Amino acid sequence: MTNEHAMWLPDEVSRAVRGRSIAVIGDGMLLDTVRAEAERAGMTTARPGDRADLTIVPAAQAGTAWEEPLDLDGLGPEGFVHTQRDGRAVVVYGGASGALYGWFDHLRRSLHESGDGTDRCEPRHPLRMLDHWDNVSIHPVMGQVERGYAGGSIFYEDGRVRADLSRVARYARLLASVGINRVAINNVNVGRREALLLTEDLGEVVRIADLFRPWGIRTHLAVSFAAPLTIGGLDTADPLDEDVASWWEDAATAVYARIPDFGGFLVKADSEGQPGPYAYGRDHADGANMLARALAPHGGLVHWRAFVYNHRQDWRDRSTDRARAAFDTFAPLDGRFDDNVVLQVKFGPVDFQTREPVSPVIPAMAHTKVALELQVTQEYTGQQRHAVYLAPQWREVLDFAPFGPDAAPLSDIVQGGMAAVSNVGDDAFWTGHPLAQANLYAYGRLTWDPALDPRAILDEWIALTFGDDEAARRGIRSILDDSWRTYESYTAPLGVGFMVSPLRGHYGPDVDGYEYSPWGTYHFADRDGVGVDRTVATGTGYAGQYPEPWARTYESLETVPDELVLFFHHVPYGHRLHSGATVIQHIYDTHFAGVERVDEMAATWDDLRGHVPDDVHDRVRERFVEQRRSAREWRDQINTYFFRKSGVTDERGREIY
Ligand code: GCW
Repeated sequence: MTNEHAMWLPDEVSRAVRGRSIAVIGDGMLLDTVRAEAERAGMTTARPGDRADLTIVPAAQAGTAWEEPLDLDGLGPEGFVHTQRDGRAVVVYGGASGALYGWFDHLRRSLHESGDGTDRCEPRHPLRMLDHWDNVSIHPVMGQVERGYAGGSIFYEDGRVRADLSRVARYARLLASVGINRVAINNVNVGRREALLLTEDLGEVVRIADLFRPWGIRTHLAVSFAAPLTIGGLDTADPLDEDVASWWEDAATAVYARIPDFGGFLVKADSEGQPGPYAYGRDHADGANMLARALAPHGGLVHWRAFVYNHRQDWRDRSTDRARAAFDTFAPLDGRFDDNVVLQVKFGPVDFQTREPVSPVIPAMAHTKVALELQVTQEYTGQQRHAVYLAPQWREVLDFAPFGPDAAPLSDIVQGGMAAVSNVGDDAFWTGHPLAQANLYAYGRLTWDPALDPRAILDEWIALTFGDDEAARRGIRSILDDSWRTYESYTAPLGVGFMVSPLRGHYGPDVDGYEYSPWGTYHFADRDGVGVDRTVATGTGYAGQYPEPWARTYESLETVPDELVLFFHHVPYGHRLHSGATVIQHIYDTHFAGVERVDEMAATWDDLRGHVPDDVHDRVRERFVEQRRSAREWRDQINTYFFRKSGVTDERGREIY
C-alpha cells in the first residue's frame, strides 16, 4: 500500500505544540505511549524543576501546592481534567488511559485558542466498542470483509492473519484519539476458519492484542456458539451440558493466560443461520450466561446480540413481522442475564435502515445491560460510494426519549455503552470514500460524549483533517450536514425501508427485491396504497411494543411522524401527511429534490479543488460521479414504480417513465 492517508491525525495537527516542552509524570505502558506521542509531535522534555508548557500528572500528585485545588473527587480511570497553571497547560489524569485521552484532547484544543477554563472530561460509558466484520478466509459471497466498502481487511489476508500488522498499530492510535477502547476483530458470522482464532490461532490474536494494548484498547473475539462441537471434539454445544461449559472455561482460561486484558466474546446466536441455544431447546439467557460464567473469573464480557429473527419467512403469512422479533425474544428474558452479559441491540427493530424507529427492546430491558449497536459501515446508506454523514441519524437515536419527552433520552438508558460496525479496510483512505472518515470520527466522539452536536464534530474533524482553510470547512459542512436526509430523500420513502437490491449486495434500488423473499416483506404496495400496518388495532401489533407515549403516538395516523408513516401504517396514495403533501406527491417531490441536491453537493466539491489535497479531491470526485448516477437510478425507479402502481400523475408534470 502506498501513501496511506493519515485520517484526522496528519503530522500538521501537532504544529501548535511543536517545540514546546512537556513533563509526563507517571509510569507504565500508556504513559510511555504519551511520551512517544509527544516526541513524535516534536515536543521537548522539560528538565526536572523547570515549568513545562504542558504537564501531564496523575490526580494523586496534582495540585497539593496549588492555591485553588481542583476538585478531583471520583475522577475515573479514563477521566482527566484540563486546566492551566500560570498560563501553562496541565492535564490531570485519573488513570493511565485518562493521560492518553488527555493528550489527544490537548492536541485538539491546540488547534484553536482554547481559553483558560478548567474542564473535567470523562467518557459517558466505559464500553466504547468497534466491531469488525472481517473474515479470515475470503468468504465466497461476502469476500474478505462482510459489508466492507474499503477494500480488504487490515487484519487478515490470504486466509490468515497478516504478517505485517503495522497498519493495525496506526489504526489503534486513530481509535484511541477518539476514545474507542474495545475492538472485536472478526465477523459475527463465524466460519470454521474464524472459530479457530480462539484456539489454534490464539497466537495470532495475541499479536493483534499486543498492538491495541498500548492505546488502551482491549481485544474481543466473535465466537461461534457451536465451537465445542465444530472445533472442540464434543458431540454437543448444549449450554446446560457440563462438558460444554468446561470447554468454554478452558478456552477462556487459555486466552487470558496470553491476553490478560482480553475483552470477551461477541456472539451472534440463532440469527441468520448462526448456531445458538435454540438447537438444544434452551433460551438466550441460558446461552449467554454459560459463556458469561466462563469469562467472569477473568473480568471478561459477553456481548450477546439481539439481532434474532426468522429469516425463513413465508411472504404469504401476514402475521410474521420481523420488526417484532427481537422484543418478542428478549423482553421476557429481562432480569435473567448475568452481570457480565451485555445485550447488544441494533438501533432499530429491523436492520440499520436509513430510517427506522428506535428499537423498543432498549426500554424493555431495565434489568439488563444494553449496548446500542450502530453501523458505521454504510451497508444501507450508500456503501461509501455516496457521501452520507451519519452522525445526525445517531443524534436522533441518542435523543429519543422512550418514556416521553420529559424522561431520560436513550443515551442515558443504555447502561452497556455503544458498539458499531467499523467502516475501515486496507484502502489508501481507510474508508473508501474519504468523507466516510467523518463517520468513524463522529462515532468515536459520540461514544465518549453522546451529547455532542454533529455539526461541531464535523468542524472538529475538518480542522484536524484539512487544517484551517475556511472554504474547505464551509464546503464540506454544506455537503455533509444534511447528507443523511438527502440520501433518505432519493431512496426508500417515509420509513418503509429496504427497496434495495438483494443481488447487488443491498446496493441500488430494487423496489420488490425483498417483497416475496423469505427475509421479510417491507412495503406491501398495491394499486391503492403502500406501507406496513404494524398497529395493534389492525396490524402486526408492533406499535404496542413501545411504552407510552410512543405506543399511542405510532398507533395513530394523526400523530405518527411523517418520516415513519409507512413503517407503521398502510395508507392510500392520497393520504395527506402532516407536511400537507399527499404520500404519492411526497414521493415524487423528494426524489426529484434529492437528485438536485446531490448535483449541488458534487458542484460544491468541484469548487474545493486546491483547498483539499489533490488525491482526496480526485477520489471524492470519482465517488460523486457514481452518487449522481445512482441517485438518478433511485429517483427514476421509485417514481416510475409508484406512478405505475397508483396511476397518479405528478402535480408538477416532471418526467416519470
Ligand atoms: O445488516 C445485516 C447484514 C449482514 C450482517 C447482519 C448482522 C454480519 O446484511 O451482513 O451479518 O446484518 O448484523 O449480523
